[in-house]
Amino acid sequence: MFQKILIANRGEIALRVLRACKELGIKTVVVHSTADADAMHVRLADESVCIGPPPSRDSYLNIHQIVAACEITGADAVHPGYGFLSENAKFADILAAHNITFIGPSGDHIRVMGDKIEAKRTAKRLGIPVVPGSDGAVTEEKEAKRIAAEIGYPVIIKASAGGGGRGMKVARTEDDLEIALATARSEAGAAFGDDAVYIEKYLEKPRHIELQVFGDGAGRGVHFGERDCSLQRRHQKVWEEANSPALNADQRARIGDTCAKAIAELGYSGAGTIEFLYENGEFYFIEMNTRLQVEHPVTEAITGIDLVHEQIRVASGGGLSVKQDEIKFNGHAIECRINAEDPRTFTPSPGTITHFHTPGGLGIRVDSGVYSGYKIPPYYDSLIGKLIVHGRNRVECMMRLRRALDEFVVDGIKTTLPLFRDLVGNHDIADGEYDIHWLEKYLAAAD
Ligand code: MV4
Repeated sequence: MFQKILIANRGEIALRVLRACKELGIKTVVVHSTADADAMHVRLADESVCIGPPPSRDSYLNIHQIVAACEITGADAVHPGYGFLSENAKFADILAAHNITFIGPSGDHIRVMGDKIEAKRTAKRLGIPVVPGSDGAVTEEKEAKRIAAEIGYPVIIKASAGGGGRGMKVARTEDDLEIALATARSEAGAAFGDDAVYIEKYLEKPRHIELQVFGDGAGRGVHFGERDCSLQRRHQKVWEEANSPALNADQRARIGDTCAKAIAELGYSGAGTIEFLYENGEFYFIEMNTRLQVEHPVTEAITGIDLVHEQIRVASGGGLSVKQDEIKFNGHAIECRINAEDPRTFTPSPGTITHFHTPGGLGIRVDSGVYSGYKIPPYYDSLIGKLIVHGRNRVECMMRLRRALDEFVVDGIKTTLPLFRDLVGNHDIADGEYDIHWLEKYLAAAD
């Protein structure tokens, strides 16, 4: 087991990882920018190293500073959290070259999944159902038209170096295709320095359902069920739940089995998320994320398993603590992302939190790095906390969520809490009847 882990992140996830390290008796080092000197995780860590000024590229993305901090403090592993360097293959490779363990998959697995064409090809080879479309990159208009005619309109053109919704163009007819292809390619070239694009059938009203998977790096793979993350705005998830209201136990077991087998065959190590679009009872792979995700606590709530403990165990060579048949799904969980933003326009609202009071009681978890008197710096994303509620079933979970939202107090800044107080009383949400476009339509109608 590791003696000392360096946490290369900030905010609620830095604290989340720090808590797991403490429970496992592992010493902690945090690196932080000058803007985060007063952060909770900096206070709670055994050691801290200031690695640079506020802009991320000069601090949280500065690989050499982070490696230097490992060497100075004698950290034997790095947990990257999410965002920042968590899916940077070069970072994983550099740490390996310094005999420091990257708590995550190999650089090669990160690289494959970072290239969306390669990821899709890999998924298909492993028996995961994918969205119908081109087999690889498309450059010629003639070829694009042939593929689109074959799969049928509408189609979507995506950047291979994109992901998370960046660099996509929809073509509804053959007349749209020429412009869509040209603009997708030039935008991808400008944004990512790679103009490779691919074509897929455009699904009109899917849900976003993702499978939490884990590999032990020694050929075993398991799944921890799915999360429904359809409630998004501009590709930012707002509300996530486990299980998906759209699936039954049989569908869950089937897609889970497919994903677990794929992860085993891939020889994958650590936590991963396989993202699907789900429409008319069918799953369509779109991407795989090779990191722990913001919404992992809903999976922890329904399985009772600490996923950061599992990441650390696997990275240290100790393997997973559970076999597939020991992973039981219990009740329902919902996560609300509390952002320092206007609840309608989502304009960031940094500043001083004058009063911070969190809800409690059975089935309530709040993951946050802030406190009363804390000043939110303006340099980073606006997530200040997550409210995770668990109940024996979805109805109990929703009742408990409504109560927890009533107790939550964040004064001094704007937050997304009022949005959640609206959503929890909405009929479509109560019925679990929503797709990936529901939230944007709801917000547009409220204008
Ligand atoms: C799609 C799609 C429809 N059809 N692909 C957006 C994020 C990126 N991960 C993939 N995305 C989409 N891919 C096909 N073939 C619709 C989206 C999409 C979306 C997906 C998940 C959650 C929210 C979304 C919002 C708009 C579009």
